[in-house]
Amino acid sequence: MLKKNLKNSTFNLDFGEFLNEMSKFRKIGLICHHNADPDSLLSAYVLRNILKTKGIESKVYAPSDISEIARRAAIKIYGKLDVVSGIMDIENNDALCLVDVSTLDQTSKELKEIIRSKYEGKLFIIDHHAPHPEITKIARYSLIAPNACSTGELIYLLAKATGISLAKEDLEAIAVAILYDTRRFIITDKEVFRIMSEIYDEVDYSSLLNLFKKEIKIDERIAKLKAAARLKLYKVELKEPLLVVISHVSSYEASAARALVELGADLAIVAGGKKGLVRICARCTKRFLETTGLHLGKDIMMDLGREISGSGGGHASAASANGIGTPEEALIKAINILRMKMGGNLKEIRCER
Ligand SMILES: [Mn+2]
Repeated sequence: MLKKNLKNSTFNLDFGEFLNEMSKFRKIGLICHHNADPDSLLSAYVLRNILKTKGIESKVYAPSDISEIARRAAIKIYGKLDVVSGIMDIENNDALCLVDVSTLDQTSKELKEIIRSKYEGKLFIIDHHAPHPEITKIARYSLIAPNACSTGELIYLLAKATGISLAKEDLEAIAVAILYDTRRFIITDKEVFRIMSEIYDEVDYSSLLNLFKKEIKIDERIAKLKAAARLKLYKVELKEPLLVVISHVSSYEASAARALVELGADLAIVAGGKKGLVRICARCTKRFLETTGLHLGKDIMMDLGREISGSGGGHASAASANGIGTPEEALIKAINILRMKMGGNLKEIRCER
């Protein structure tokens, strides 16, 4: 159990003093960072509700845009997007609070000037990034915990330490902020799990997780399925046997190549294009890289680019080439390059249709 004093032991922050200082103002504008993510936007939503219990009027501002996922999350949890896009009438606020923002450059050029000229000593910060001296210098009070995994946690602890109970929506907003910033618990710590276990029974966890599933457009799904239906499969006997597949689509080559690797290929090369222009994308597994010692960009796609009178390159496990010709011709050339470079026999495995 967390100690029930106002000074939080984990982050050594004085939440009570933060709220006391804020209570000296009547209207406070809550500022998200540019392309606001769920941690910034939803933390600001919850902070708005916390301030409301203290009789403080506040609005959430997204000075330069909101990310797609933050938008979806806010609508799913709260039923509407209750945010000022831009900074209209921002100067009506008696004070401002930066939420998940570590430098003024993350707001907007215009707002940066307004903050500097009008809000010195009336600026609050709640954040988990290393603070920039430019803002801490002009801030009235800041709650900054660079070792916290998300701003959402700090908002939760603020409510808890000051005895404010949060509604279900607010707890769900905290959960999504944490899920987003920890990349679904990849970058995490004990405090994150402690908070999640405290709120777990109050939130609809599996439906919140669904927010992170990316909707794939139907055209892209068709391209992936066609790539699978058209693939040619080869096996290479090296110190570990490898599976190589080639295929073609008219668009979404990269996504199709990734899908084929997910299906089980060690290397997938997918060609696409029209009107005599061809584009080839390749993706491979770590096993392919370790077994062959090849670099897809430097060893395969650069050569292929030259062969198709264009250019190619990329990373070790994700690369592409553009040039002239048909997908079929380009794939034959790709297989020839592979035969030369992989040392080992590329044997086709016939697929019955
Ligand atoms: Mn964050």
